[in-house]
Amino acid sequence: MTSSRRTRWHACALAGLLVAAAACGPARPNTSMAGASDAANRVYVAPGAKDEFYAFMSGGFSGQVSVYGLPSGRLLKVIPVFAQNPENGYGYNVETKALLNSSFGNIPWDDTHHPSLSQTDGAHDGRWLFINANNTPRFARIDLATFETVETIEVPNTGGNHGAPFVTENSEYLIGATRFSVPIPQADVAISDRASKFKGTISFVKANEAGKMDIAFQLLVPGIDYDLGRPGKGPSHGWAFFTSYNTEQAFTKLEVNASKNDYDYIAAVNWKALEACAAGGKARSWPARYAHNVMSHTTHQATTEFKTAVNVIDPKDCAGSIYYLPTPKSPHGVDIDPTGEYIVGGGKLATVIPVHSFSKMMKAIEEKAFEKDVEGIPVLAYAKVMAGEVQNPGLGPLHNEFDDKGCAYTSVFISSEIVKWCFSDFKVVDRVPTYYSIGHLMVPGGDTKKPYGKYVVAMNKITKDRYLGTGPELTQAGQLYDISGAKMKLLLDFPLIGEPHYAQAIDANLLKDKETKFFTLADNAHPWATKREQDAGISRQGKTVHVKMTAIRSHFAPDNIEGVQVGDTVLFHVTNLEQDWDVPHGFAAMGNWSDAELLVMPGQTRTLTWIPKYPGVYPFYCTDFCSALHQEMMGYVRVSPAGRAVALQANVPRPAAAPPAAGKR
Ligand SMILES: [Cu+2]
Repeated sequence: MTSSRRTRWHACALAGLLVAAAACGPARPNTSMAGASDAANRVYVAPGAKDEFYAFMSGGFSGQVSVYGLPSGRLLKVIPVFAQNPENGYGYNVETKALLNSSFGNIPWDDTHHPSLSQTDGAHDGRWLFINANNTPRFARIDLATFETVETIEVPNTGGNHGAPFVTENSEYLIGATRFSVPIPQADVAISDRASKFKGTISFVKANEAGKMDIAFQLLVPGIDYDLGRPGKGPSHGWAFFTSYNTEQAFTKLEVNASKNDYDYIAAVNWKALEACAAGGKARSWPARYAHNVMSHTTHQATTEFKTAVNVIDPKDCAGSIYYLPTPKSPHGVDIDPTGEYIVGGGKLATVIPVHSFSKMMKAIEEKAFEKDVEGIPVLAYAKVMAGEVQNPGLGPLHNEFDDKGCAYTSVFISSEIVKWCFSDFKVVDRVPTYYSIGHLMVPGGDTKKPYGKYVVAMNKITKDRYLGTGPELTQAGQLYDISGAKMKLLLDFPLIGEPHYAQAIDANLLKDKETKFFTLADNAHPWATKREQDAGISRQGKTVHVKMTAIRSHFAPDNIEGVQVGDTVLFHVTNLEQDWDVPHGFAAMGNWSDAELLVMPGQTRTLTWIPKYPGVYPFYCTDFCSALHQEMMGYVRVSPAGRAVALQANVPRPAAAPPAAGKR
């Protein structure tokens, strides 16, 4: 560390630990400081060549997931998850809308934070990506064959779903904890009664079968706030670990009032014990209302089932299911190393990185080395579970990921850097600045038993002076570092769709040959699918007009529609007849105030709801450039005043009459 850098640290510390700003990063970007001399070569992916990794970045308050290639940093796709997406009609069209259903109604937005790839035996298996909705607690499953959201489930008895979802070693469960304690079950109580009336939960959601997410059980926990978590692996498989903060149980001005205690806790939860307790009848069924939404790849429609009860386990009824490990000081992240032995806290306000030992924890439990208890939950003695403390980690250590050589990479927010240290002696061996104020970081496979150990990506909160200005809001950004050698080397800055909160990356070899290239038309079981042009048509049910429409290069059938009246609702059910990769068709109709466009994949059916306001003749057209005659792919719908006698008709092409059989002339 240079002396000027050290001086700046002290200035930041004096300015207040809690106030982080770009001013606390390096004064000016210095690309030579950490950059590799061959950086351009290392990240250059030649035209036509492919990236090594798919990186799935959370969209934060965009509600989505974005997919980037690494090492190039090229944006490949945005996957809509918890927010409507006009680009492809997700959450607007009839078929996908149900994926946003909840007990509060249809919610058009949420905040996605922690992508989590499915695992088998502690390593990525390329089946699914999961992500949380932070605001109205939900989990989503994204199918990695289609890169589409296929399932969502609401998590009841939870207030803020930040500490989620994290996948257990064989994708048995997604685990999640309540960030904000709340009355459980919800009730009208005074906020000042927080300490006595609020509780938390830790949820275990079955994840290992597509379409069958379900809340297996929830553990009722004391009403402090819980943050990030990780399941154990290897020897610690069967356990889950969550940080906690606000053991003060403050309910106003938390920035001061929740930062008083020297120690908060990492909660160690034995989910195998909880499974046994649930099987032994120790769970109680509590009334709860939550939605489970599933997309079918045959009907191409999402459906909702509302559930009415959830299994809740009180730790008093399940001895040995939870312990607290004292951890300094408002820890943010907790991460488990690839061996499963080390439980690494993110001290946030601490002067060290605390590392607990799983084997010592088990011994302390056996010896009942308890300091005290919190509402009956034993608090283990800090000295008995501590494996080591990493000294001089920088200001504000948050999160850790791991390489394949026994070392950890810690993101440090206030001093804006990545710190590398190793388990052999818990000593810092390298540090590089990030521009600026890193939150999460990600090593491909860095939370698994088998990290790739080649790159680390910093997800930064502030990009002042790194990019061309774009008004009051600047781009969000990532930085890619080479970690293959002893020293980290900065390779690339790349802008990201905000907020890139956390990311996970998977080896492209696990996905590239399993893509769904199109949906088989013959398998399309959508009730309004049209598989041949001559089966297209129009029908009226009261004030609702159904148009069965096909799209194929380069026309719609029908393309002239009459007999619609003001006061009608028109449902355009558009089936894309193409059976070829990368030939979607779009559909949009003028004056469409209640819906977005449709983007219909080959073999798929999607429905746009169109409610005409005024008489006239309105064009519709294909929005996705599909062929040389894409401009010609359009049609008209005539709208008449209510009550005018215009026959309902659509110009559906009929097949040419078959030639008469011989002998019948
Ligand atoms: Cu088209």
